[in-house]
Amino acid sequence: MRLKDLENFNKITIQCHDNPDPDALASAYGLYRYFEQIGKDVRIIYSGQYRIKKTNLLLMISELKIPVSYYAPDAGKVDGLLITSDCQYGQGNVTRLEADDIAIIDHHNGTSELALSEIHPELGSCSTLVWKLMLDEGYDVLSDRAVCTALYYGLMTDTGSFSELSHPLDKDMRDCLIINEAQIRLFTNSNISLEEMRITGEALAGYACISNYSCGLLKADDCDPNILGIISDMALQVAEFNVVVAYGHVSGGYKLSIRSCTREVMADDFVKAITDGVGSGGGHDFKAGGFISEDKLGVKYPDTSIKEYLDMAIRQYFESFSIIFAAEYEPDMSVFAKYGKNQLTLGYIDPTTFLEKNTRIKIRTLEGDTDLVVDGSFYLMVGILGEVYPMAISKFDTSYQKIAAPYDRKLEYTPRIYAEPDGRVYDLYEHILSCIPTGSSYIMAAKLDKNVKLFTKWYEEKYMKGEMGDYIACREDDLHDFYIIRKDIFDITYSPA
Ligand SMILES: [Mn+2]
Repeated sequence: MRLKDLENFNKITIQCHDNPDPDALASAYGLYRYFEQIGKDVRIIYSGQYRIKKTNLLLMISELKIPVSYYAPDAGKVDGLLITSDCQYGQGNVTRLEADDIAIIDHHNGTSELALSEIHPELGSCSTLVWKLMLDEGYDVLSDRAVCTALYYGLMTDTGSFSELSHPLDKDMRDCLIINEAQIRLFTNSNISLEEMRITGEALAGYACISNYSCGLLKADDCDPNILGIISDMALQVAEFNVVVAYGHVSGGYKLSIRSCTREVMADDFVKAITDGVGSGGGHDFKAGGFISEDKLGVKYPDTSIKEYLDMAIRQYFESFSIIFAAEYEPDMSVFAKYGKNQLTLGYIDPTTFLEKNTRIKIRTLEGDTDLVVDGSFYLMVGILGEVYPMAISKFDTSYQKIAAPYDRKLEYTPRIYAEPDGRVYDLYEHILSCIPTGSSYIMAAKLDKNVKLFTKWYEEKYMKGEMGDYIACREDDLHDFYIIRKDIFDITYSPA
């Protein structure tokens, strides 16, 4: 669905979830401004039992002039189109109001039968989604300072001050909005209420420790998700904890905030594993966030409390992998077989064709951000699934051949380069050229029969994750240069030699 599809309606009501948070208000406000500027009769409401009383929200509303009003649950039918923003019509966290037509714009898990719905759980905030929808219609978001500031604050509070960001679009929005920093400072410093201070204290005092794994588990009373981030940040500073999970009940399930300070556990990985099948999660190496659905938990693990479930899932996670240090690894090579690369067209980019030498760049892809300095020594390879990685030109020259065919693979997210110092953004798609493997280099590979975390000989700070069925491989001419190749990529890319 596009915003254009909603332009047939003249009366539009945007509804935040009950007990609105900054993301609900910000996303509603973005939509409000969009529809207001094209002459619609538009308003923002919220319903439920309680009126807004948190200081940061009241400041946000008054400083940014967000025209939100309270709508009593029994106030009757809504005329025209009702859009639920940062929530889904019919779900438990939003009062169900009768309306002529209904649309949903949200980033929580769930699916809707409604034709007018746009739901993106991969995004860190609904603000990001609204920002993207406005850009798609050509709306000049950057000229609207109050909306920029609102959207930024919405994303910030939904992602533990940006620490639990994982999608590149969230990072794009954070990096490009022009905001009023004084206002953000003002909201941030009115963030915790006395009640939330009490919740934080009780969560810390009631800690549990998952023995053998230095993992702290902290349960908070119902609270704003960003309080969980404060709790997990504090608990990670305890010497006995290397990994921390803070969790609390929200509408429909439990929010999790994850912290790790050990290289053997990447928070992003960890949260994906412990929410697998019952929710979702994502983030970075050291910080991540997640959600566990009450319904899914009840179906898969009936009669199991959230605490029992987490205790079990965390132990399972720690017992599910072994660790390999490639530099010292001496595997039984008889289980390895020789493979050559298929003649698939890949992409490559020579960054020196559009960037000065010594430019510092950040490459943004679905897999994350990578910092590099353009020095003429490497190309950027674009793999078959759109993954981007640097490759030394010397290695490229021995393994690949440039071809004239245009690059035409469709990519889910077009990788971008952010160049310093001027912050210019380059969409990489137009710079991608084509190449094919020369077929003269071979690898030795074996299928993994268990999950591993592999520290390569090049980079011992961070592991490559391999799951059962993926491949562990090394170059034929260097039996210590081990790395992991994902099963789906391996199957398309390699054939037995
Ligand atoms: Mn949200």
